[in-house]
Amino acid sequence: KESGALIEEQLSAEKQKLKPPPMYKVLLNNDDYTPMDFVVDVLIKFFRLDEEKATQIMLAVHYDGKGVCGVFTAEIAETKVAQVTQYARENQHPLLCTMEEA
Ligand code: TYC
Repeated sequence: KESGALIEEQLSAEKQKLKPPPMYKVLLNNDDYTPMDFVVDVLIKFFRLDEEKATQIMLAVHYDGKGVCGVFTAEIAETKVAQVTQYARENQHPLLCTMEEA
């Protein structure tokens, strides 16, 4: 490979190392069926929130339609969405958990 191309490659690899990774918000969406207590449990279990913070977020979602549970790198955000969705379905609740770039 030409030396100019190697330098370009090295520079862009260095830039990647310095750049913070893209971050993703994990959101809960309101619905009419999932019990409030179940949503609070989800927030405690999967987002390591205390009961007070979990209740605040649950109520914000209930009144505003959506709310942020946390902000994570892509892989961690995807895992949270999958875990919450699986746990909700296992318990026959329609709870919708999504992610979007922060
Ligand atoms: N709206 C639901 C109820 O009144 C509670 C709820 C809150 C559901 C947050 C989903 O993401 C949610 N039981």
